[in-house]
Amino acid sequence: MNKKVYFAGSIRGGRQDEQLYRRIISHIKETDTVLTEHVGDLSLNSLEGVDNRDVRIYVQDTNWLRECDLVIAECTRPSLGVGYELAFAEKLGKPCYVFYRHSVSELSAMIKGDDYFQIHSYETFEEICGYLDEILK
Ligand code: 6K6
Repeated sequence: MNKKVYFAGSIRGGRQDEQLYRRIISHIKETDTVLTEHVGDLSLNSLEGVDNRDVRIYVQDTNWLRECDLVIAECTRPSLGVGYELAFAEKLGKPCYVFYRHSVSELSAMIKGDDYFQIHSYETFEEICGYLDEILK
């Protein structure tokens, strides 16, 4: 089924995993719609130089969170924005799937300790794709 996926990943928290985000987004797009493709590609930023840029980002992203069917968050790189999005999505009752690479970082207790979130530790791209296929089938 074509689901609307809100993919969350670090932007100002650090772009070390940009390539990984891009690959995950491409994989999801084989079967479903990703509302937040820019997370994997900063060049898609259409708000560069616009007044009130951060307000517009906030309004757009919270509207997409209301619109989405589910949230997939890659949380290996700690990000205030991703943590906020997860809490916002939980309030809306959206299914939230959290992924992180335990070999790189430990997940915040505020995410790991909240049993609302469906959390998966993984290591390889193939492994996360297996989880995503199961979630999106
Ligand atoms: C960057 C790339 C393309 O456009 C931009 C402009 N900035 C943002 N645009 C859209 N969403 C953003 C932007 N900055 C943060 N976010 C949202 O917060 C994304 O949905 C990410 O999941 C999350 C990242 O938060 P930080 O705190 O790491 O920036």
